Amino acid sequence: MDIVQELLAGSRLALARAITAVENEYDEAVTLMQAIYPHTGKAHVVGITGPPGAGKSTLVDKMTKEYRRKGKTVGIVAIDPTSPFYGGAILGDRIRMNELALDQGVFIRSMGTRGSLGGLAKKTVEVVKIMDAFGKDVIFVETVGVGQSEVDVIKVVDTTVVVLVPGLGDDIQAIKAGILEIGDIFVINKADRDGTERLETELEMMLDLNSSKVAWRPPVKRTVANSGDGVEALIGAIADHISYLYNSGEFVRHRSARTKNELLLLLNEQISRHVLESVMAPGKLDLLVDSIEGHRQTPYNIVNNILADILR
Ligand SMILES: Nc1nc2c(ncn2[C@@H]2O[C@H](COP(=O)(O)OP(=O)(O)OP(=O)(O)O)[C@@H](O)[C@H]2O)c(=O)[nH]1
Ligand SMILES: [Mg+2]
Repeated sequence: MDIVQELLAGSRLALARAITAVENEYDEAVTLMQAIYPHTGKAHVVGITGPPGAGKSTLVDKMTKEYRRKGKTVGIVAIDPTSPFYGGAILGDRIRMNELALDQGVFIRSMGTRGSLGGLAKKTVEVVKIMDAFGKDVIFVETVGVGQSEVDVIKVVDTTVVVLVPGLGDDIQAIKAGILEIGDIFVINKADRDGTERLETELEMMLDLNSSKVAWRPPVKRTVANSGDGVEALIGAIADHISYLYNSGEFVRHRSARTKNELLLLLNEQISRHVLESVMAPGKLDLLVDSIEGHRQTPYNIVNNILADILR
């Protein structure tokens, strides 16, 4: 049996191998993705984003246990924040999620951002699809909401949960940067701390201003992730969001926007790979830079020439 058949038959080993193939861009990855594609589209994909240390992993852990109690299977894709400041986070995640890892109904995979030149979003799409084809009912994608790559990643999910915490000083300032637009559900985690009330009031106000034109007004939920308080209500809100997507017809629109995004990601990735391979031949880039510095060429005609070469 080949890996695709094994994966579709429920082999966790095949699932792990398929993900590794995609992550490392093995030759068989494209064939594999092609074969599993018709089996995708059934999972509910939930993105969890928010500042470092907001309690995202703890929430995912608690929500996963709740889904398991309801008999649902869960996949977790944790995008490692590999900035030097948070490099240690992955170990914590691993240890905390160890207990889950023993559950056959849960599959956890961490993905590094290090060294993947913008290819992370594409790989995340693919890993999610593999878990989807495998038959996971719910798939969590955890990212630290700071950079563009996280915003790209969030485009691949059905429901985006933005996790905030009280007491980060000028709360709302931190929220402004586009995060209101991407959140379908807002969570104030660490609601056992001071400042919860204030953050909630400010958030509700901003959401009222922001969502007057849209049919779905993102709810704000309080949680204390380590005790599990509010987790059931959060899961309720996620279920409400998916019902809204279905009932409003938004689901179809949303999924086609996703498909479009995936297509563009794939295309972009292939194009830049071809282009970069041609430029990155040893010493080539330096020569090009020299010729620009020496006024023999401009960046514009270099780029034109490279593209003309590739398209030929
Ligand atoms: N007081 C309090 N602590 C919490 C709560 N939720 C999580 N924590 C703690 O906050 C710390 C960070 O939690 P994580 O779940 O690792 O946070 P994260 O957002 O996944 O962190 P990164 O992935 O590193 O960005 C841990 O020590 C948790 O135990 C909460 O509701 N209240
Ligand atoms: Mg985490």
